[in-house]
Amino acid sequence: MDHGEVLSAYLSAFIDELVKNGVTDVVLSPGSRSTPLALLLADRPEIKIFLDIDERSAGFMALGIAKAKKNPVALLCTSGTAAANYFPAVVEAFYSRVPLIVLTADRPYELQDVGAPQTINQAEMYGSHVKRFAEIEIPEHDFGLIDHIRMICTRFIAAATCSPCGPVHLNFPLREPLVPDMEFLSRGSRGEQRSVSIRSGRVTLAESEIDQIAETIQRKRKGVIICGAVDSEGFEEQVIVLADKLGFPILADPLSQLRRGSHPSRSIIESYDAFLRDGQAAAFLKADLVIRFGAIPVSKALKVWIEKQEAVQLVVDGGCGWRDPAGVATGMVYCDETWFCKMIVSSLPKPPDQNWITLWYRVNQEVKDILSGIYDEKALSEEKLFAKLNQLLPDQCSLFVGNSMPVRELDTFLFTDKPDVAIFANRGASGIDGIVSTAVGVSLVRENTVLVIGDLSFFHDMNGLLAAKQHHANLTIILINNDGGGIFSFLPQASEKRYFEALFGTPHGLDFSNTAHLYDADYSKVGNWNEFDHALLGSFQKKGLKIIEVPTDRDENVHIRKRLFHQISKKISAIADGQSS
Ligand SMILES: Cc1ncc(C[n+]2csc(CCOP(=O)(O)OP(=O)(O)O)c2C)c(N)n1
Repeated sequence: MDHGEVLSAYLSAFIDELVKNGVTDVVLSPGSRSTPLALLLADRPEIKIFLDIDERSAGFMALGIAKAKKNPVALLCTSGTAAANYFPAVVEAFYSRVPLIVLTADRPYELQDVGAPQTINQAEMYGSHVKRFAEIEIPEHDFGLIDHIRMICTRFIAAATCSPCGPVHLNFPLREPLVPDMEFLSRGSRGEQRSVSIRSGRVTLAESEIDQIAETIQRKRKGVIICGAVDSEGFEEQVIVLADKLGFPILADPLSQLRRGSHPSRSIIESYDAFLRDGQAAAFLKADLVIRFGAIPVSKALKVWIEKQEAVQLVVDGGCGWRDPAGVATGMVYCDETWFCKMIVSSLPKPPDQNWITLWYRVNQEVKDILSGIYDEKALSEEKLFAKLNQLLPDQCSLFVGNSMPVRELDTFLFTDKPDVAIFANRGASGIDGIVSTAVGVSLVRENTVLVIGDLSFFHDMNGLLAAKQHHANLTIILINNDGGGIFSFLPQASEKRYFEALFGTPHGLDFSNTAHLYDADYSKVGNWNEFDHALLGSFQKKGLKIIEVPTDRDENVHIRKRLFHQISKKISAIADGQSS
């Protein structure tokens, strides 16, 4: 047996296991050292290859596909800095619990640290941001370890997909010749075929423990349920059943997916970010129990409110993490979130006291009415743009929002409604990098994907547009151009007028029509709301990449939000007076 045959058999066995374990998508970047894996992957009809020249973009595109498909996606690149360019996406996948199978090619050990080109230390290069790392040793002369490589592949996919999901890294030091022996493989002489199947299930608790928790919950009258993004099938329906049974409000982060679709419940509260920042509201809505599910919500006002509650605070997490940045949890409950809701519901005889939920509902409705006043504004603004998305997004579409202000505007203005809109964002590490590429990944899986993104975040990941073009992504990008980082105008450094623009505002003056032209995107820059409506609705009728640029003003955004929050404060005062009289 020659080296080419052995290498081909080993790598092909590895790919067999990828396929057996349901990996159907691989994002691949060009390079030489990864040649055998690239050719063998391309030769599998079960696997769809997405090419992305830029590894940084490739990592994020894989993340987007994995998020949208809820399935692990593999990445493959060559050695050296190519592998280092995956780092931001690996970090995001780790913190947002998305399964990525990162395959990096490498030079063999005799070429390490001796000045060989494109050779860096790739061992454990993503550190603690992957769930597992392995160096894949490939024997040169026999098939003795072929079962082992199958087992490693299965084991790594299991690690990536067992809760909490996350990325894993397999590094393949490969010796030349790098072109696999396809003819040898076609003869079917591939060594042993043993493989291991994996089954995993939901984490549950003993009945006695559920009874104890149910008892604690039952003693409380003023409970609040808080939901971020939760990765547990059927959770949305079950948490609503729980809330209705308890008479507790659900403060639903946009990424909880609870605000959209057929969840007709008045327990869902969306405007908490706008009213919990008000001291009076925070006081009369003081809770004696907080049950938290999922990732940390976007809202800073909610974070501050959580910190101030002298309440029993339970964090339910099927991924057994420690999601408590404020350090106020009184109990971590490690079990599947959907199962938890079902079990608690079945152990609770208590009929709900409607006063508490009615108060939350009333405040929420009144605040929503004030926020809806934004529809009357004539000028283009980020706030009205998000309010209008409530009206314009079609059923079954996907909305990806950039970090910085877009995700915050969404939090303020995404109201509960029937049309089902799946909401996506990169909130694991909340970087402004890779957002275009992640949205491209989502758009390759889901129809009618809309990305709303700030100009700096857009600039940061313009390379992602090539992947959109090459893979014929149907993606509408709403590019909010306030010529710089709008978020900084809301932070204390905004008062440092002397340095503010140079260090934080960072205007760039780019003309993005040139970018659109470079990537053959359909482009329009809107001057009023009629043009915006027309461009957005029209974009759903067109195939390909569409960029709608909306010019806005950073200072004006600050004024609008201040004005709205002032009106909300006045309304809260009136409600508070009614409460105390
Ligand atoms: C990779 C990365 N670099 C820097 C930051 C810090 N940062 C947060 S928001 C922001 C400005 C983003 O501007 P833009 O995308 O235009 O959105 P806007 O603030 O105008 O809503 C920056 C630089 C970050 N979160 N991630």
